[in-house]
Amino acid sequence: MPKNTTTKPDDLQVLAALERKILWLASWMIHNANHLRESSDGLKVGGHQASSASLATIMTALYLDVLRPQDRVAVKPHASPIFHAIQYLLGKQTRERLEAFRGYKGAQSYPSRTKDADDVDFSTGSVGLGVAQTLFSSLTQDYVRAHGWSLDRPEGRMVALVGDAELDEGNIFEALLEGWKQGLRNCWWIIDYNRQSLDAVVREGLWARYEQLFQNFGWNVVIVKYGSLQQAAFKEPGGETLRRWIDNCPNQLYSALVFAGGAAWRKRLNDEIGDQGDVSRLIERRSDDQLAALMNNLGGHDLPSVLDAFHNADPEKPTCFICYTVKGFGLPFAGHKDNHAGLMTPQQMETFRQAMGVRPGHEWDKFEGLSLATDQLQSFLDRVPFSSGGARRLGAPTLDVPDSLPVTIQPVMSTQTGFGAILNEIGREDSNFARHIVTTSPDVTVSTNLGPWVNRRGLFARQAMADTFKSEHIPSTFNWEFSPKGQHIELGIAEMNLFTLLSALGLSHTINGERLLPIGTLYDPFIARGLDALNYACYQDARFMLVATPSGITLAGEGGAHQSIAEPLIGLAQDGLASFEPAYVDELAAIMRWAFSYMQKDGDAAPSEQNWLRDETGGSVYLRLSTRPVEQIQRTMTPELRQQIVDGAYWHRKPGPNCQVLVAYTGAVAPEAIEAVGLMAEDRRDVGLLAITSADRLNAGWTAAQRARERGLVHARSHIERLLGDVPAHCGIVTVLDGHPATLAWLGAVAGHRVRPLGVEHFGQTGSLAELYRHYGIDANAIVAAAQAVAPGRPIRHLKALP
Ligand SMILES: Cc1ncc(C[n+]2csc(CCOP(=O)(O)OP(=O)(O)O)c2C)c(N)n1
Ligand SMILES: [Mg+2]
Repeated sequence: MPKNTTTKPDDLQVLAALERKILWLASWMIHNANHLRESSDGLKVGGHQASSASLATIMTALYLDVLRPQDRVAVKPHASPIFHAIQYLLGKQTRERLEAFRGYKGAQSYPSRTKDADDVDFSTGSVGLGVAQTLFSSLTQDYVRAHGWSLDRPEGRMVALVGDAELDEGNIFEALLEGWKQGLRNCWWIIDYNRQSLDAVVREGLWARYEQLFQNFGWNVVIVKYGSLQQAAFKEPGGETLRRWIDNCPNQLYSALVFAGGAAWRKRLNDEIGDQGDVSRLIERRSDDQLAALMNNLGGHDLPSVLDAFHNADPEKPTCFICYTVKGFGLPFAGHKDNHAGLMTPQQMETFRQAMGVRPGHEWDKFEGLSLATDQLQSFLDRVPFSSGGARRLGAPTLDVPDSLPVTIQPVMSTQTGFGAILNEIGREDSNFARHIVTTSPDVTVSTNLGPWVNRRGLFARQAMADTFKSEHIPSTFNWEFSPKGQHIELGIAEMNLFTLLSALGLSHTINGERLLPIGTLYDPFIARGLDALNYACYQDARFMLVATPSGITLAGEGGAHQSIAEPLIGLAQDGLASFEPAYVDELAAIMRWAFSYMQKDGDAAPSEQNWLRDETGGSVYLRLSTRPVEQIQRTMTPELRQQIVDGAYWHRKPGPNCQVLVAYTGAVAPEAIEAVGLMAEDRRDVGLLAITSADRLNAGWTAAQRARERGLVHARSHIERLLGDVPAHCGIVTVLDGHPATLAWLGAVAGHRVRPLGVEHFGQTGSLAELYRHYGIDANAIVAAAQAVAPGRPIRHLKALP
C-alpha cells in the first residue's frame, strides 16, 4: 500500500537550499574540469552541464529524502556530477576527486562501480543498460528472498534515472517484457522528460506512447507534469486556459521559450491566449521573472510535486514516473536545443556564482551562499536516511567448492554433453555449493544441455506453476515445473536480457549480501547480440559463468547464421572475462572447478609467479563449448595437468629436442590436429602437439610477464614462455582452431617462431563436418600442408593436394 509520507515544511526549505547547492557544485565541477582539460589537451567537457541540471531536483528529493539504505540506483550517465555533488555533501566523496572530475583518478564522468570511490550502485555510460540492470536486480532480490536468504534486510527498491532519449534503446523494451513475465516489483524508472536528446528536441507526444506502453506491461505510470506554482495558477480564474495552452504547446516551442525567458513568454502567451479576460489578468499579475518562474515550474523541478509522487508509490508494482523537466534548468542555456555539449562561459559562470552568493575562493564550501544556519543544514544531512545504513557494498562468505567435479566420461563425447553431465552430477547434491548455483538461458536451456540440471532443481518463479504435460500424464523428457525454490531462470530469447540478468545475479553478494554462482548458456554466435551488455556486466565486476555452445563451423549443418567466428577474439580481448575452449570433458571439469572458485575471488594479491596471472582478483568465465563428439583420452587428472589446463596449455605430445614443427590446437579440432601430427611423424622430426585450453590466459600471462621484466623482474616467465622455452628456434608452429586464426597467431612472437595460423575467416555454410573443415582449411590435410610450408624439408608423403 502507498505510504503517503509527506515531507515537513522545514525539511522542504532545507531541501530547496541543498538543491541549489547541488546544482552549483555540479556546475562548478564541470566548469573546473573544463579549465583543467583546456589547459592540458584542449578537449572540452561535453554533455554534462545541461543534462545534469535537468535532474537536480529529482535527485535531491531522492537521495536526501526518499531513498533508504537498501535502495539501489542507476543514475543517467550525464547526471554523474549531480551524483558526486550529493555524495560530497553526505561526506562520501572528497573535494580532491571533485576537483579532478574527468581527470586522472578523479570522480568519473559516468558513475562507475569499479572506478568511483563514492559507492556507485550500478555503473552507467552506455545508455539503456543501467536502466535494465535495475529491473534484473529487482528480480534477483526476489530470487534471493524466495530462497530464504537476506530476509533480515528490508527489501530495496531498484531505481533508474532514465533520460528520455535513452528510451530509444531496444534493450529497455526487451527487459520490460521479461519483467512482466517474471512478476516484477520494487522497481522505479524515473524518466527525465526534458524532451531533448543529444542532438535536438525529441518528437511530440512521446509521453503518451510511454504511458500506454508501461501500462501494457503492468506498470503504474505517474505523470509529474505541473509544479506546485502551476497547479496553484490553474486554480486561479483563467488557469484552465493556461493549462490547455501548456498542454498543446509543442516541445520545440516550449524549450525555445524557456531559453528566451519572461518577456518572450509574455509576448507569446499574449499573442495566443491574450484577449481572453481572466487568463490575461493571470499573466499581467506577474512580472517577467515571475512569469518565467511559473512557466518553468514543471513537475520535475518542483520538490513538493516529486516528493509527493515518490512517497506515494506502490512497492508491489513497478512504477514509471514521467517527470517533465527542462534540460539545463537554472542555467543560462536552459531549454536551448544545442545545449547538450553546452558549457557556461567564464562570464556566465561569474554571474551564476554571484547569484548563488558564492564568494571567490569558497566555491567548494559546502554551505557557502545558503541563508539557512549551517547547523540546521548539517544536522539535516546527518539524518539523511539513504546514508544512515553503514557500508553500501555488502559482502558474502566464499562458498566451498568441491575439490573436483565428478563426471562419467564416455569414450566419445562432446564438451557440451560433458557440461550437461557435470551439472547433472552437481544437481544431485544437497550441498551449500549446489544450492547457490543459479542457471539461466534465453530459450536455449534444452539445446545447450541444461535440461538434466533443470529436471533436478526446477525452474524459478515467485508463484508455483505446475507442468501441465506432467499433470496430464503426457510423457516428456523435461520437467517444466516452476516454484519459488527453483534454481533455473528461464528467459525469453533476448540475449541482452541474459547478460543483464547475469550482471545482476553476479553482483548479488554486494547488493543483497548473498552470493550466487550464476551460469548462463547461449549459442556462441549470439554473444555478439548481447555484447555491450556482456561488456557492461564485466565493467561492473559482476561474477558469472558464461557457457557458449554450440560454436564454430563444427555446427556444420546449421550454416553461416549459427556458426561463430569472432567469439574467440572477444574472449581474448574482453576485460574481466577469463575465456576457455577445452577439447575434452576432463579438461572442462577441471576448468569449471577452478571457475567456481575464481568467480568468488576478490583479493588484490600480486600475480602468481607461475603464470603471471592475477587470479586472486577473480572475475567471470567464458567457456566456448562444442556439440562435436570427440574421442576422449583415458588419463588420470594429476594436479600438475589440472594446473596447466587452467593456466591455458599443456603438451599433448611433448616435442623432442630437434623438433621441426609443432601443432597448437584449441577445442573441437583436436582430432584433426592429432591426425595431422600422426601423418607427418615419418617426415618431420620430433613433432610436438600443444593443447591450448585458453588462448586468453596464455596471452594475458605473457603480456604481464613481459611488463614485469621491463620493470626489472628479470626472472618473470609466463606459462607459454616456459612451454615454448625449449622449442628450437627453427621449429615452425601451425595453430588451428574453429574460430578466427588471429586468436593463436601471436604464439610466434613469444619465442620468435614462424607461425602459420589456421582457422575460419569467412561466413560458414551448410555441409558435413568433413566438407566444411576441408573448405575452410582446418582439416588434417590443411594442417599438414601448413606444416610443410613453415617447416620445409622433404615432402610429407601423406599430403594430398589442397582443394
Ligand atoms: C549506447 C550509447 N549510445 C550513444 C551514447 C551517446 N549519448 C550520450 S547521452 C545521449 C543522449 C541523451 O539524451 P537523454 O537520454 O534524453 O538525456 P539528456 O541529455 O536529455 O539529459 C547520447 C546519444 C551513449 N552514451 N550510449
Ligand atoms: Mg533528454
